[in-house]
Amino acid sequence: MMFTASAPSNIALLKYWGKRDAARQWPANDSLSMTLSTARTETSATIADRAVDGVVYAGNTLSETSKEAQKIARHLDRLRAATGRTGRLVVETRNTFPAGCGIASSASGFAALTVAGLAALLGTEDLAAHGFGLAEIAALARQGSGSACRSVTGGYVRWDAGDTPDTQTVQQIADADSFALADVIVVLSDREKAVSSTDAHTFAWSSPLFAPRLAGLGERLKRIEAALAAKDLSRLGPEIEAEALEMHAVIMTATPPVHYLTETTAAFCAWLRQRRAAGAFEAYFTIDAGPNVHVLTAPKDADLVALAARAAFGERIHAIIKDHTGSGPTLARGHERTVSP
Ligand code: 2P0
Repeated sequence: MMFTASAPSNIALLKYWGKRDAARQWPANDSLSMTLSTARTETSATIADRAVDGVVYAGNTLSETSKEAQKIARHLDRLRAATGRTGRLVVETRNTFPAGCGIASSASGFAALTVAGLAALLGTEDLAAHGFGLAEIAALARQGSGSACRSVTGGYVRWDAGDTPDTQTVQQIADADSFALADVIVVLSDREKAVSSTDAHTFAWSSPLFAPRLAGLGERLKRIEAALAAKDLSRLGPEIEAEALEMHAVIMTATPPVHYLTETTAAFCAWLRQRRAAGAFEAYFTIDAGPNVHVLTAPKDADLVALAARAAFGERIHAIIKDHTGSGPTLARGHERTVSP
């Protein structure tokens, strides 16, 4: 029996950067994200009579010795341990956004793999009946990739670090309809990053800016939550820009230093601020561990922002993905599409 999950990616407004315990995926700080809708991963999983798990990515069968297939197999081992089931799986996965366009897919990927894998191992889509509610699914997804735990509930999501690795929690603080925002994802590079975020996370502690960052994050989280509760983009925007730049300041001042931002990233952020100051539109940037820019704006302004960006940056823009606030994963028997990406 095949089960198919479709899970959204998410964009962090307050970033997860640095881990207190990498083996247990315990983050250095609480983080908060907006669930996306268009950028998602669709994953089918089926029990198969095989000695090893099989992985098909974007229509191509991966070698079982490849790094990607091994990472997926390790996650399926976690799901087998959690369910007590032993079956091997064939997993077929694809992203709804163009592959290799520089948009991180680990959040949507591990959320979808967790949901589809649990369903296939348990033989049912009623995961909650077997003790896998949202909290348990998020805890498992986090083991695959930290940010994946924020792709499970939909809407605006806070991942609390807790006092111990076992007291981490994930909760939806507002649903997708409560404050709809557009995320105009401006893809400036399709190159794979030279240093993975998993590696760069470990360098964070060596930055002289990391301790002051951690000291100030509690207050920033309160300000971001207050802006979301007030549905106030003018208060939210400056917070998320400072937050993204602060994370990159930590990344660039760590030992070894890592530069994810490019000259075009910097030029784009300066351009966006200049157009905003000129009254062209109200839009604010945030940036993940890469060179691409997420522009948050009111849904009514998304086309205007995308057109203006294209006009100003032309060929320097590889692709633009228009996304918006979305809800959590879907799960169905078989392989029919349950969402329209
Ligand atoms: C985030 N990022 O909060 C931050 C902001 C990137 C920048 O979480 O090692 O791929 O798999 O737990 O989740 C990227 O790190 O790292 C990330 P792992 P992950 O979204």
